[in-house]
Amino acid sequence: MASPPTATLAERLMIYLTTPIYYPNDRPHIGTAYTTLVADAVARYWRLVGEEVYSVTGTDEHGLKIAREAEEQGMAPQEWVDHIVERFHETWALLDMSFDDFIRTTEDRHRATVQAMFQKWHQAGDTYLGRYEGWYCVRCEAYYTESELIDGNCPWHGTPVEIHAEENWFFRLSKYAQPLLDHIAANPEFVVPETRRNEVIGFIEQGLDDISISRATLKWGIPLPWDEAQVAYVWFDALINYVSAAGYSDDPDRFTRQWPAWAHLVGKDIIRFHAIFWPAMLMSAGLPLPRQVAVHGHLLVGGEKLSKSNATQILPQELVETVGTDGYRHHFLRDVSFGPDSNFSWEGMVDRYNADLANDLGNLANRVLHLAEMFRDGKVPARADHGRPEEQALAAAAAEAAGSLRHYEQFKTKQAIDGVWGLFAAANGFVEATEPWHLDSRDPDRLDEVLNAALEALRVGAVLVSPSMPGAARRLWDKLGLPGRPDDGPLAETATFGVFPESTVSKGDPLFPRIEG
Ligand code: ME8
Repeated sequence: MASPPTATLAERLMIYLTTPIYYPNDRPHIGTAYTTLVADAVARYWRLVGEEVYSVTGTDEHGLKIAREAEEQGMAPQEWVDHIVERFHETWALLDMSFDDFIRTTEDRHRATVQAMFQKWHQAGDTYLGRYEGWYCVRCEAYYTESELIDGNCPWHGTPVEIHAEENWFFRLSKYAQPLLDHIAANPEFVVPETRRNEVIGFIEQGLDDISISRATLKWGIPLPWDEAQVAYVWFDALINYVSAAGYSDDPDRFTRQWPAWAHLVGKDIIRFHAIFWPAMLMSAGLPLPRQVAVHGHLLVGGEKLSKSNATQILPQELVETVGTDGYRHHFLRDVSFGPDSNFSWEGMVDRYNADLANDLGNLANRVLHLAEMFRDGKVPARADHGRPEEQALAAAAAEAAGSLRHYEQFKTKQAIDGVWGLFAAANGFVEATEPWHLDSRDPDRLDEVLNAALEALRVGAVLVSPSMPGAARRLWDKLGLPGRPDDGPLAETATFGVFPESTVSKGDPLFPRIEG
């Protein structure tokens, strides 16, 4: 069987980027917020470049876990998820997330798509009735074989598993083992990073068993179109959100332009669902596969100031109170390398804020704006001398910093921001070297040129931090008295180091007040 093609970037019309849809069983924590944040920064990068973007997050609302939690709360499942989903909207707003869509699996557009996909597998002969008997972890909503359990417990949660036995519909996953291996071999970028790709290959090579895709004993789910007594297994419901949100059942024109996805961003815990089940489900339905499944590691907790031992216990709100939304975003995007596990520490976050934001960027902005106000009443002439070595070095640093944003295309947020910080280091060096505070009496024309170049570095800097710190970028833009917004783009024009235009700049409050203690 030939594996379907993966569209290349040049062929595609839209950058369609997804996060997992989260279980609305609690408020979002710093782990779920991490995936969402990386997706948001990358989506903002593509918009800045000038690409058409559709970025989606959402909630995974069916299944046994949610049904049981609702029961514990004494609520109907729908009432419970409606309540919790608000916490997600609040947190994403607090963190300045800019999604184009938020999909809930209880929506009609999703229900229709799930039923259509199940019907396709059924028609393709990929479903059959069988008896499932084995181990189930409700927290993962996943089946495990005896050998996968650790001391008889769930390998992820370490908690007891349940024995489940019932008559279910099965999906012929085994049939897709070879096509999946062929697809991964032909598309080395299908799963990144490489260590995760090898993990997926190893898993498939052990052999794939057919999998139960329906539940007879659960009511909280989407009924199968040909057997209404059974509801869809929650993972075979949830994964379909990616085509539902692309308009499969309610906007076929958009679906044609949007599918296949440019990338699904996921944590390492759900790799086999995304890199094995999902492509097999798409192959069976005759749909093309996403270009990429990009897998990141987990946030762990270190440091001493936190009493919590697990990242899932820390809420973004607690951190935003200290470092603000932009400080939060900057820390996770610059300090967490995409791929390996990473330790979160309170001290690391505050140190990062003071070093990068209060010092490097905040002081630079304060200083330059202060000088512009003091010597030129905030009105710096559009006067420049780009022939000078100091200005040339600054322009080169700006070009290099702008080029580093390309790392966002590989989710390498740290490298992208490291590059941007090269511009702030160069701009601080430029101010030190040119000593504008001595120039007004000695060489006023040179003062105009120096202030103009330093303001231009701040302008380009505001453009370049707009994917990672959209709020701070806008505040800096306003201080610079510029029209429009720093993220108006296209990047190729707005990040080009030129002559700072006539405008009235104002220092105002510090961009990033220092955090003491
Ligand atoms: O798995 N560090 O939902 P979920 C980093 N509903 N990321 C973390 C993390 C941590 N400590 N903990 C969680 C589900 N995440 C399913 C998904 S998709 C069709 C269905 C992030 O609420 C990471 O992205 O348990 C992980 O994959 C996801 O949250 C799991 O979220």
